Amino acid sequence: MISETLQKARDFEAKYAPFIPDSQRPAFHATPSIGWTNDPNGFSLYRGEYHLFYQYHPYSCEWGPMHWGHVKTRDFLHWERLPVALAPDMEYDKNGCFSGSAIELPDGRQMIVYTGVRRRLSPDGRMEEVQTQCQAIGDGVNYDKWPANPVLTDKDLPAGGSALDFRDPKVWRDEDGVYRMVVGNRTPDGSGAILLYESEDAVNWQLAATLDSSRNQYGRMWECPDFFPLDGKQVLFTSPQEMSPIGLEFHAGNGTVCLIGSYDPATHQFQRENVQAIDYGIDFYAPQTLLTPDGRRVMIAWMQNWNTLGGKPHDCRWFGQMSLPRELSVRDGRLIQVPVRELEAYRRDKVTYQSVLVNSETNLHGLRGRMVDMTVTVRPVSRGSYASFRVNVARDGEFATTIRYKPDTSILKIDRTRSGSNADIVHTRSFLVRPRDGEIKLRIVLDRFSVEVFVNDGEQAASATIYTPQEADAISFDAEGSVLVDVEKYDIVIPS
Ligand code: DQQ
Repeated sequence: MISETLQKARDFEAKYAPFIPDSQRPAFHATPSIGWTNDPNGFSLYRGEYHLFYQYHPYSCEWGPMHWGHVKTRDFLHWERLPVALAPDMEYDKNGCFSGSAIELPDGRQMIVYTGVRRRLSPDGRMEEVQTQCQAIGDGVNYDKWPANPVLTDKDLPAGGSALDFRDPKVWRDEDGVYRMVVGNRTPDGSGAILLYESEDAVNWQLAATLDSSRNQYGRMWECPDFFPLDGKQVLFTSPQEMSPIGLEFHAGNGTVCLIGSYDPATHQFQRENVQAIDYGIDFYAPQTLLTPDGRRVMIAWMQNWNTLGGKPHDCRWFGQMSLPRELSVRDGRLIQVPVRELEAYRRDKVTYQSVLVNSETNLHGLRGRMVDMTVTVRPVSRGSYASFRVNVARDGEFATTIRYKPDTSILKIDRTRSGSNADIVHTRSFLVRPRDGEIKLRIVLDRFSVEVFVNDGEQAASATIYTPQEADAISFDAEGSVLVDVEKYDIVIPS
């Protein structure tokens, strides 16, 4: 049934989204039709196409009562717009349809699982949000909320679990035919935990286990979980709020954490072996994954962060974009992420250079652009021949976004201080990388308003949004000392 609230949102986007020219959006990253987006939701395969829903407030570029926007794609790069899927129109979700996920049911329908939010006045006079898990069933365009919603409430929590911080269900179906979902929750110590629920019929859910919890070590509330096997290991993703930095591994604020370990499905015991950040850049949060028919685990995230909203461009008609979907694997106990291979089909105008000596500012013919896939490999001319190396992108006389590497510390720094924002927000991040035989390889993907850096074939990724004028499109190198540089650069051309 299409409620008045949903129809109003659909009418609004149908009327006003066409006023936003494609040239004012990224060419191949997903954006909201109009207004605001945050988390990706329901990233899943349905009837042979990949669907992506997103936290959505069409009416302004600010977070507001959460709807679910909707796009779909066959190649992770062309995003076809679909009408708004969910609106906050029921008693149990009247203050927001928060994040969640989707799967195809055996009978060919699509099931959405999401968090319904309603506000209430607490006994001591504070406004608080009650969060429950809800379902909706649809055909890929229209969705009916389940009559028996909510399907999980405070009654389904473990002892001491918070009914106010209980959100972001990620659902899947295992080979044993059982539906399972993970949900973020808060424990009595105030920090986060990930709960596992099971269901035989995708309607009646039972708590199976608490898979892991922060114990105030990796941030507080654990939002937006995902849980999947990968390369013989089990991976648990979460996006913690209120993190404290741990060396250069995590940063303060809203972060992302990947816990890699082992899992015993019989006892639901998850054993952590390694903990790392998912993305080491500035703008990345709430990632979610799907499994492709050819067995790839593909991740997408909100390429933004709650702590950097002050950098929003003035007069924007849309705000918030998704990361490039990334193929995941585990190598040596660490998460590896590379752009989806579909991107390679859109590479044009190859430019290559071998062993170029860089010892001062260097501009090479053919290196420019704002929709680019470029790999730069850097090695010293001789041992200790350089103190730092820089790649500058999105550059003109005024602007530049810089990726700097210092071999003595193995620290890579992404710096968008001069990338069009004069807001007092985070503009740099530094992280440790692992050079191989003194060499470092940087794959840099640009799409008008973003930079995504993949280090050493995906050992680390760092993402940042940049709202520089598109005319700032030069690419240059610079070194303190002498380095040898190989370059392979393509323009990305996405036919409409
Ligand atoms: N955003 C959603 C929540 C989620 C948070 C609300 C994470 O469901 O926990 O818009 O960004």
